[in-house]
Amino acid sequence: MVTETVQPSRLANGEADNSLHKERSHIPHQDSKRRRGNSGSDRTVTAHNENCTCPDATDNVDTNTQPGVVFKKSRVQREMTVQDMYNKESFDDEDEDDSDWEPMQKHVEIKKWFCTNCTMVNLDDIDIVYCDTCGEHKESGILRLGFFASPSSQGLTEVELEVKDRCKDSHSGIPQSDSCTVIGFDERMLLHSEVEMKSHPHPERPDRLRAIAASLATAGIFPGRCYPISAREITRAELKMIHSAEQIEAVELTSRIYASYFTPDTYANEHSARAARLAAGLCADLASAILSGRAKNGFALVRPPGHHAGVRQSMGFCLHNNAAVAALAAQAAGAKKVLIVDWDVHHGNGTQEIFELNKSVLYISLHRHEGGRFYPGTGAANEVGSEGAEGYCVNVPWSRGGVGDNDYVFAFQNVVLPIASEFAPDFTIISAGFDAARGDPLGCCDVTPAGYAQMTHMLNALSGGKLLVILEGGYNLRSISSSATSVIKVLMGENPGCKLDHCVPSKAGLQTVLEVLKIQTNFWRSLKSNYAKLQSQWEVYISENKRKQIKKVRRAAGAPLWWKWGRKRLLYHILNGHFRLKSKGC
Ligand code: X5A
Ligand code: ZN
Repeated sequence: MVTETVQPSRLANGEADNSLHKERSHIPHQDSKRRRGNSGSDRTVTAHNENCTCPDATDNVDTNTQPGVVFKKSRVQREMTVQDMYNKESFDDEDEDDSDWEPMQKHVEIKKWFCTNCTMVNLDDIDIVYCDTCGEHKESGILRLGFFASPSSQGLTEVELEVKDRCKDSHSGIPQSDSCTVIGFDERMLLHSEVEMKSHPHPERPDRLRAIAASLATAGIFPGRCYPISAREITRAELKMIHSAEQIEAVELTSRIYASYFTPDTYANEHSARAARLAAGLCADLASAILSGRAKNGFALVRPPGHHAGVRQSMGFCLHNNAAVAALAAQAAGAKKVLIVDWDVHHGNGTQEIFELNKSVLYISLHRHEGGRFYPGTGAANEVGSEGAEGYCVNVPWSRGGVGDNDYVFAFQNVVLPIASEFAPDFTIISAGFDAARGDPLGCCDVTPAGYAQMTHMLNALSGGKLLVILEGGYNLRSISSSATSVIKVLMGENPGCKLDHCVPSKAGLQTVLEVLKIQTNFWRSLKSNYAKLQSQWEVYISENKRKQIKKVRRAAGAPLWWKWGRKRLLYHILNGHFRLKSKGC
């Protein structure tokens, strides 16, 4: 365990994501100058050196329980217990006048720990064994057992052991068919990590892949029911089809530098360039394996992610654009038209830029946008592609966080599937970030594993099931593990649990979908009828709502509880056609 002055830490709201590097610029050291013999007011319980930047002070720190938790500390500090220091302090202070003691200015250094599951900071108190943010146990078993590990204990309970055995027994380890779901993974991608931890762990961390891999192993899916594919580094020639020579060289160069940054939040170490080439290589080979029929479909369990990496720049935790590489590999293997659906909570500005002028690759992204205030700020509904490729870029920009299964499935039913079916792709790629998942510290949305399963199922109907799912973002280990597992189960042919048939979007979600339809009807004829229908339903909803609002205003102040339910039910009725529309006599 290490000591550190506690700073209020977040990452749990909408703005958090944009402020990541501001946050990270906080120096993890308090001003440690002691004002001895002056006021005597500065009582620290740790013995600070004037200069606390000993460069090798990070070695020999116990990181067993929290990998990567390393702070610069003086050796003196490390060898003393808090009790020792306190005793020393009171001894030193013996001849001092304590009359002007100001307890509020005490620089108390408190031990803390970072949650394995969500990276949030917690006080190191014997009574605090659960993460204050996500409830995960301090000694989480998620890296060993995946999301099957109980969040509230360190080991496996009997029930969990039973689940594990049942999963393993139900299929005997070796994949049945030679054309099955293939997983792309290589442990060398775990070596890409931030060298020096800033105020708290970087969300894009090796444990993301560890947790998903552990979940798949515990469920007997991989190894077990899915094949691996051998990893290969992408070639320079393949990268040249996507990125500028300068971009490729900039990534290459990092392998000779101990620690480097493309942007304040996009780190590299000596292993990053190879990890990025392996990620891209795995995606390319999965794409051609699926296209040639050697694999039924695939899941690229890769990092670093790729969709923010554009022609000329690495950014947003991304080095090379994996989905773009895969799209070109699919075309090289014979696919004429490739669809990329990007459900990462962030807009894939890199992928959009790469294919902006390209009619053979249709890019559809659903993301938080908030008028450009959400990272990376691009992806408004009116960004549709250019120079003859108008309509081959489709953006569904949510106006707020909190969107969930119903909003996504509603957008799939009314925008994604109609356009995708009209496009009729030969190959489909999902840029599958799981940062719109419930519990994600950056995304703050509400998509559940069932929602991801449903979306995968819907896309599976396109391009004869030739589907490649590529991991992008997603930062809550439990959320990304359960989401990825349910996506892979659908790839393996399982039915996606509950049907979200007539789903009712949030008001904001419906508004976004209407905005997108208004723009994209100019390019996709299959949207026309649906747009007209939704628009009239929306008008009925609005006018009904206005009438009720007037009634509501007349009523006494506090609206009763049933009011909220009533409104939701009205929208439900309208969207399911239970409502008599004025225009048609249905
Ligand atoms: C891949 C991904 C997020 C970047 C956020 C930067 N990137 N603040 O999710
Ligand atoms: Zn993301």
